[in-house]
Amino acid sequence: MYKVAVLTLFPDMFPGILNHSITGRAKSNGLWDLKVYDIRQFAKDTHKTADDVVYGGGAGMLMKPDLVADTIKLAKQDMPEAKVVYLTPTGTPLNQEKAIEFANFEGGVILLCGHYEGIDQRVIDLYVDYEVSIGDYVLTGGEVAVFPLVDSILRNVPGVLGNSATLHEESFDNDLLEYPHYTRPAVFEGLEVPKVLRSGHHGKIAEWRLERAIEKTKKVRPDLYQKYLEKQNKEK
Ligand code: 6GU
Repeated sequence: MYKVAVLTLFPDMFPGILNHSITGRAKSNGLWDLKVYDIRQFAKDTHKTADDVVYGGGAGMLMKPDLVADTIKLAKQDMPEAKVVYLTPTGTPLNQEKAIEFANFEGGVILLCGHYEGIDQRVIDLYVDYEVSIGDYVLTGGEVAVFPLVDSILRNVPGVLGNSATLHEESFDNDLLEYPHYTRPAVFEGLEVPKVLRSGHHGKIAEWRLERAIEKTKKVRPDLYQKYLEKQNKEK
Protein backbone atom coordinates (compact mmCIF):
# COMPACT_ATOMS: atom_id res chain seq x y z
CA MET A 1 0.00 0.00 0.00
CA TYR A 2 1.32 3.44 -0.99
CA LYS A 3 1.15 5.82 1.95
CA VAL A 4 0.45 9.54 1.69
CA ALA A 5 0.40 12.00 4.59
CA VAL A 6 -0.71 15.61 4.21
CA LEU A 7 0.38 18.23 6.73
CA THR A 8 -1.89 21.26 6.49
CA LEU A 9 -3.65 24.16 8.19
CA PHE A 10 -6.77 23.18 6.20
CA PRO A 11 -7.43 19.49 6.91
CA ASP A 12 -11.06 19.76 5.71
CA MET A 13 -9.83 20.14 2.12
CA PHE A 14 -8.92 16.40 2.11
CA PRO A 15 -9.43 13.81 0.73
CA GLY A 16 -11.66 15.88 -1.60
CA ILE A 17 -11.32 14.82 -5.22
CA LEU A 18 -8.87 12.06 -4.30
CA ASN A 19 -11.86 10.06 -3.03
CA HIS A 20 -13.41 10.10 -6.50
CA SER A 21 -12.88 8.31 -9.80
CA ILE A 22 -9.72 6.25 -10.27
CA THR A 23 -7.87 7.41 -7.15
CA GLY A 24 -11.02 6.96 -5.04
CA ARG A 25 -11.54 3.40 -6.27
CA ALA A 26 -7.88 2.61 -5.70
CA LYS A 27 -8.20 3.90 -2.13
CA SER A 28 -11.30 1.73 -1.51
CA ASN A 29 -9.31 -1.21 -2.88
CA GLY A 30 -6.53 -0.59 -0.36
CA LEU A 31 -3.88 0.36 -2.94
CA TRP A 32 -3.09 3.61 -1.18
CA ASP A 33 -3.91 5.41 2.01
CA LEU A 34 -4.21 9.05 3.06
CA LYS A 35 -3.64 10.47 6.51
CA VAL A 36 -4.19 14.17 7.21
CA TYR A 37 -2.40 16.03 9.99
CA ASP A 38 -3.66 19.38 11.24
CA ILE A 39 -0.64 21.62 11.83
CA ARG A 40 -2.70 23.93 14.05
CA GLN A 41 -3.23 21.16 16.64
CA PHE A 42 0.24 22.01 18.01
CA ALA A 43 -0.52 25.72 18.53
CA LYS A 44 0.23 26.64 22.11
CA ASP A 45 -1.83 29.79 22.75
CA THR A 46 -5.60 30.05 23.20
CA HIS A 47 -5.96 31.76 19.80
CA LYS A 48 -4.24 28.79 18.11
CA THR A 49 -1.83 31.13 16.34
CA ALA A 50 -0.04 29.40 13.43
CA ASP A 51 1.86 32.32 11.86
CA ASP A 52 4.44 34.91 12.81
CA VAL A 53 6.20 37.97 11.35
CA VAL A 54 9.18 37.70 8.98
CA TYR A 55 12.68 38.68 10.13
CA GLY A 56 14.04 41.53 8.05
CA GLY A 57 10.60 43.01 7.50
CA GLY A 58 8.31 43.04 4.49
CA ALA A 59 4.75 41.97 3.89
CA GLY A 60 3.30 38.62 4.83
CA MET A 61 3.69 36.09 7.60
CA LEU A 62 5.42 32.72 7.99
CA MET A 63 4.11 29.49 9.48
CA LYS A 64 5.53 29.04 12.99
CA PRO A 65 8.47 26.60 12.72
CA ASP A 66 7.77 24.69 15.94
CA LEU A 67 4.23 23.77 14.83
CA VAL A 68 5.48 22.57 11.45
CA ALA A 69 8.36 20.60 12.99
CA ASP A 70 6.05 18.99 15.59
CA THR A 71 3.66 17.91 12.83
CA ILE A 72 6.48 16.45 10.72
CA LYS A 73 7.78 14.50 13.74
CA LEU A 74 4.30 13.08 14.42
CA ALA A 75 3.83 12.02 10.78
CA LYS A 76 7.30 10.43 10.81
CA GLN A 77 6.32 8.29 13.80
CA ASP A 78 3.63 6.74 11.60
CA MET A 79 5.75 6.72 8.42
CA PRO A 80 9.42 6.49 9.43
CA GLU A 81 10.68 5.66 5.92
CA ALA A 82 8.67 8.35 4.09
CA LYS A 83 10.23 11.21 2.15
CA VAL A 84 9.21 14.70 3.24
CA VAL A 85 8.07 16.86 0.32
CA TYR A 86 7.44 20.58 0.68
CA LEU A 87 5.02 22.05 -1.86
CA THR A 88 6.20 25.50 -2.84
CA PRO A 89 6.34 27.71 -5.94
CA THR A 90 10.13 27.84 -5.42
CA GLY A 91 10.49 24.05 -5.68
CA THR A 92 11.70 21.85 -8.54
CA PRO A 93 8.98 21.69 -11.23
CA LEU A 94 6.89 18.52 -11.13
CA ASN A 95 7.09 16.36 -14.24
CA GLN A 96 6.30 12.78 -15.25
CA GLU A 97 9.79 11.60 -14.31
CA LYS A 98 9.41 13.01 -10.79
CA ALA A 99 5.92 11.48 -10.43
CA ILE A 100 7.37 8.06 -11.28
CA GLU A 101 10.31 8.59 -8.91
CA PHE A 102 7.93 9.47 -6.05
CA ALA A 103 5.67 6.49 -6.85
CA ASN A 104 8.69 4.25 -6.21
CA PHE A 105 9.28 5.55 -2.67
CA GLU A 106 8.76 2.44 -0.51
CA GLY A 107 7.90 4.51 2.56
CA GLY A 108 5.51 6.85 0.76
CA VAL A 109 5.42 10.65 0.99
CA ILE A 110 4.76 13.21 3.69
CA LEU A 111 3.44 16.32 1.94
CA LEU A 112 3.93 19.62 3.70
CA CYS A 113 1.61 22.40 2.55
CA GLY A 114 2.99 25.91 2.83
CA HIS A 115 0.80 28.90 3.60
CA TYR A 116 1.25 32.63 4.06
CA GLU A 117 4.75 33.44 2.74
CA GLY A 118 5.86 29.86 3.43
CA ILE A 119 7.90 28.24 6.18
CA ASP A 120 11.08 29.10 8.09
CA GLN A 121 14.18 28.04 6.10
CA ARG A 122 15.51 26.06 9.08
CA VAL A 123 12.52 23.68 8.92
CA ILE A 124 13.37 23.08 5.26
CA ASP A 125 17.06 22.53 6.09
CA LEU A 126 16.29 20.14 8.94
CA TYR A 127 13.34 18.10 7.70
CA VAL A 128 12.56 18.49 3.99
CA ASP A 129 13.88 15.97 1.43
CA TYR A 130 12.28 17.46 -1.71
CA GLU A 131 10.81 20.83 -2.67
CA VAL A 132 8.26 20.61 -5.47
CA SER A 133 6.34 23.18 -7.51
CA ILE A 134 3.53 22.23 -9.89
CA GLY A 135 4.25 25.02 -12.35
CA ASP A 136 5.28 28.60 -12.95
CA TYR A 137 2.37 30.39 -11.29
CA VAL A 138 1.53 31.16 -7.67
CA LEU A 139 -1.25 29.36 -5.79
CA THR A 140 -2.93 30.47 -2.56
CA GLY A 141 -1.39 27.52 -0.74
CA GLY A 142 0.28 24.15 -1.15
CA GLU A 143 -2.99 22.27 -0.53
CA VAL A 144 -4.27 22.92 -4.05
CA ALA A 145 -1.04 21.46 -5.46
CA VAL A 146 -1.40 18.25 -3.42
CA PHE A 147 -4.18 17.03 -5.73
CA PRO A 148 -2.28 17.07 -9.03
CA LEU A 149 0.88 15.84 -7.29
CA VAL A 150 -0.79 12.86 -5.58
CA ASP A 151 -2.86 12.02 -8.68
CA SER A 152 0.24 12.00 -10.91
CA ILE A 153 2.07 9.79 -8.40
CA LEU A 154 -0.78 7.33 -7.88
CA ARG A 155 -1.32 6.54 -11.54
CA ASN A 156 2.22 5.12 -11.44
CA VAL A 157 1.49 2.95 -8.39
CA PRO A 158 0.91 -0.67 -9.49
CA GLY A 159 -2.78 -1.58 -9.73
CA VAL A 160 -4.17 1.97 -9.57
CA LEU A 161 -4.83 2.07 -13.30
CA GLY A 162 -6.86 -1.08 -13.90
CA ASN A 163 -5.62 -1.45 -17.46
CA SER A 164 -1.83 -1.31 -17.28
CA ALA A 165 -1.69 -0.93 -21.07
CA THR A 166 -2.91 2.66 -20.76
CA LEU A 167 0.37 3.46 -19.01
CA HIS A 168 2.41 2.38 -21.99
CA GLU A 169 1.84 5.06 -24.57
CA GLU A 170 0.94 8.54 -23.39
CA SER A 171 2.07 12.11 -23.30
CA PHE A 172 5.59 12.77 -21.99
CA ASP A 173 6.79 9.25 -22.84
CA ASN A 174 9.91 9.92 -24.94
CA ASP A 175 9.32 13.64 -24.45
CA LEU A 176 6.46 13.92 -26.91
CA LEU A 177 2.87 14.99 -26.39
CA GLU A 178 0.31 12.48 -27.53
CA TYR A 179 -1.18 12.40 -31.03
CA PRO A 180 -4.89 13.23 -31.57
CA HIS A 181 -7.58 10.57 -30.97
CA TYR A 182 -10.90 9.91 -32.69
CA THR A 183 -13.94 7.75 -32.02
CA ARG A 184 -17.12 7.13 -34.03
CA PRO A 185 -18.80 8.52 -36.08
CA ALA A 186 -16.39 8.63 -39.04
CA VAL A 187 -17.82 12.05 -39.95
CA PHE A 188 -18.78 14.49 -37.17
CA GLU A 189 -20.19 17.96 -37.95
CA GLY A 190 -18.56 17.78 -41.37
CA LEU A 191 -15.12 16.72 -40.10
CA GLU A 192 -13.78 13.32 -41.14
CA VAL A 193 -11.55 10.96 -39.15
CA PRO A 194 -8.17 10.73 -40.98
CA LYS A 195 -8.41 7.85 -43.47
CA VAL A 196 -5.16 6.24 -42.35
CA LEU A 197 -6.70 5.52 -38.91
CA ARG A 198 -9.48 3.55 -40.64
CA SER A 199 -7.11 1.70 -42.96
CA GLY A 200 -6.17 -1.10 -40.54
CA HIS A 201 -2.54 -0.63 -41.59
CA HIS A 202 -0.71 -0.69 -38.25
CA GLY A 203 2.65 0.47 -39.60
CA LYS A 204 1.12 3.48 -41.34
CA ILE A 205 -1.01 4.29 -38.28
CA ALA A 206 2.06 4.26 -36.01
CA GLU A 207 3.91 6.48 -38.49
CA TRP A 208 0.98 8.94 -38.66
CA ARG A 209 0.72 9.08 -34.88
CA LEU A 210 4.43 9.79 -34.42
CA GLU A 211 4.28 12.55 -37.05
CA ARG A 212 1.28 14.18 -35.37
CA ALA A 213 2.93 13.87 -31.93
CA ILE A 214 6.07 15.60 -33.23
CA GLU A 215 4.00 18.30 -34.96
CA LYS A 216 1.95 18.97 -31.80
CA THR A 217 4.97 19.03 -29.49
CA LYS A 218 6.92 21.36 -31.81
CA LYS A 219 3.98 23.77 -31.87
CA VAL A 220 2.91 23.93 -28.20
CA ARG A 221 6.06 22.79 -26.34
CA PRO A 222 9.21 23.80 -28.21
CA ASP A 223 11.19 23.15 -24.97
CA LEU A 224 10.01 19.53 -24.86
CA TYR A 225 10.65 19.12 -28.58
CA GLN A 226 14.28 20.20 -28.09
CA LYS A 227 14.64 17.56 -25.35
CA TYR A 228 13.16 14.97 -27.73
CA LEU A 229 15.63 15.93 -30.49
CA GLU A 230 18.58 15.76 -28.11
CA LYS A 231 17.60 12.26 -26.97
CA GLN A 232 17.09 11.13 -30.59
CA ASN A 233 20.57 12.38 -31.48
CA LYS A 234 22.11 10.59 -28.49
CA GLU A 235 20.52 7.30 -29.53
CA LYS A 236 22.14 7.56 -32.98
CL1 6GU B 1 3.39 23.56 -4.74
N1 6GU B 1 2.47 25.88 -3.91
C1 6GU B 1 2.07 27.15 -4.11
N2 6GU B 1 1.64 27.87 -3.09
N3 6GU B 1 2.09 27.74 -5.30
C2 6GU B 1 2.52 27.01 -6.32
C3 6GU B 1 2.95 25.68 -6.18
C4 6GU B 1 2.91 25.14 -4.94
N4 6GU B 1 3.33 25.21 -7.38
C5 6GU B 1 3.15 26.22 -8.21
N5 6GU B 1 2.66 27.30 -7.59
